[in-house]
Amino acid sequence: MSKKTLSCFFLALLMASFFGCQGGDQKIDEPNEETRMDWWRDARFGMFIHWGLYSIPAGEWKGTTNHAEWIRTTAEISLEEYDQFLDDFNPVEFDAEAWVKMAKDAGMKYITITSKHHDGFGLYDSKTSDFDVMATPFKRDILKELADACEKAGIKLCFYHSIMDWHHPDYLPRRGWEKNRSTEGAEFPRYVDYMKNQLKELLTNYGEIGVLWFDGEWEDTWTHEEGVELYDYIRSLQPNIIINNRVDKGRQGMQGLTAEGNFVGDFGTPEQEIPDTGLPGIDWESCMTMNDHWGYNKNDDNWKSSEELIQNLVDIASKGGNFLLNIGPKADGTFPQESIERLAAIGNWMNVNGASIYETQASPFEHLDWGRVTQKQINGGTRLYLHVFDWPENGELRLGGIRNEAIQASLLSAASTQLTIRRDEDALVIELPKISPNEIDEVIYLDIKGEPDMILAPMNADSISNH
Ligand code: FHN
Repeated sequence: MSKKTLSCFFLALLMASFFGCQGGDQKIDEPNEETRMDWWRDARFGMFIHWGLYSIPAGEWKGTTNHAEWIRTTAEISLEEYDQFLDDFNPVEFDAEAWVKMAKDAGMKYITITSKHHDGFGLYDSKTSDFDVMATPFKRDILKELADACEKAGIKLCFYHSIMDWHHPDYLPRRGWEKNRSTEGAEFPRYVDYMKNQLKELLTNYGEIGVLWFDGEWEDTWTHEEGVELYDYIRSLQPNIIINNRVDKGRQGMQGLTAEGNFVGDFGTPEQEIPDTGLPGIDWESCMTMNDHWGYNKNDDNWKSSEELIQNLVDIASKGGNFLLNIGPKADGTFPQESIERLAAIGNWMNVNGASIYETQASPFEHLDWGRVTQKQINGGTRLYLHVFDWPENGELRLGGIRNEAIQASLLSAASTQLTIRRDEDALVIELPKISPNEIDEVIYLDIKGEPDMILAPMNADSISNH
């Protein structure tokens, strides 16, 4: 390769890393992308935290009970009235180390907390705003305490930050029902400067931040150009940071992936849903509530079971995605008991089966009716983690459509017991104990020679799903 082409090649690399990568969700073949995203891809599982002034009314307002982090708008509470919550925000039970420990014990590798949600309230000591935790009786920098606890526990701290702001006078538009809040003198560009100053504080005073998780980008005042500019600004403050696709305007509704086009953002953000199939080459993270609300709602007892949450984590990993599972803490600073119990149950499963989630890739199989598969390269071959949700009555686990030679198989929960494997035409069949040791998901690992060599079933409508 001539000296000239070599220098052009390095110039291109430099440009790509400096200006961030453009166009849809990131393609994995971006060299810079590789290294920067590695920890996040290996982590697979994080905690989302929605906490703020809205946790005080706990979803209730004048007899209506279906509110949460949107209560300022859904209950049409005036700015003045909502600001009174400042005087009531005093979460004396808040213990950053206890929160981080619950996340870590559940097997989560990162925490993404609302530094500022749509209501505009800052959960940290901001020098550019007086609508923050220092204006409350609590007067402790919550994000600072969390940053220290995360650092100590080896957990990555990440910040959610809302572009939409129902408090700042320069943010436009006003809420439709806010008839008495004039827009006279409001200048949206001044709001963008304010937001950047806050982001500079967040990316300067709290150590290395793993992910900037933007949200509230859907109003017309926020543009693609501003999204690109903000992406570059954030990367200039912390070059290794990962930024979700909601910094820009490419997100297609709740399925959360980025439309084709010149959009920035490092990963797609499906919300409350899991893609039907894997998305080869696309980084994505599915965020989900444990019940029906992100913020704490004391009347919401529609909790998902631990079984459903564990199987969602496995389903998402088997499709090559990350799972960001939400907690809505109470105003006193504690987690709802139901959340604590589910975190513990997930942690018990991850203590035994974490290897089948962390640092794995998506399943090579199109569809399996008994469960899901994740895979990991091991020396000279591949380890397939067979996640059995439905234990075969005949005690035989059939893995159809694979040519590879099997090396060995065992229960991940009892690795000393070798399981018998035999080939039956295009399938490997593993003889299992009669009863499943774990009805939620018992994991068998099967080592095969080489990379998966699949016999793809002839394409027809319902086979286009990747399980
Ligand atoms: O409006 C927000 C909502 O309050 C919550 O933060 C979710 C979490 O992903 N995002 C928005 C709705 O898409």
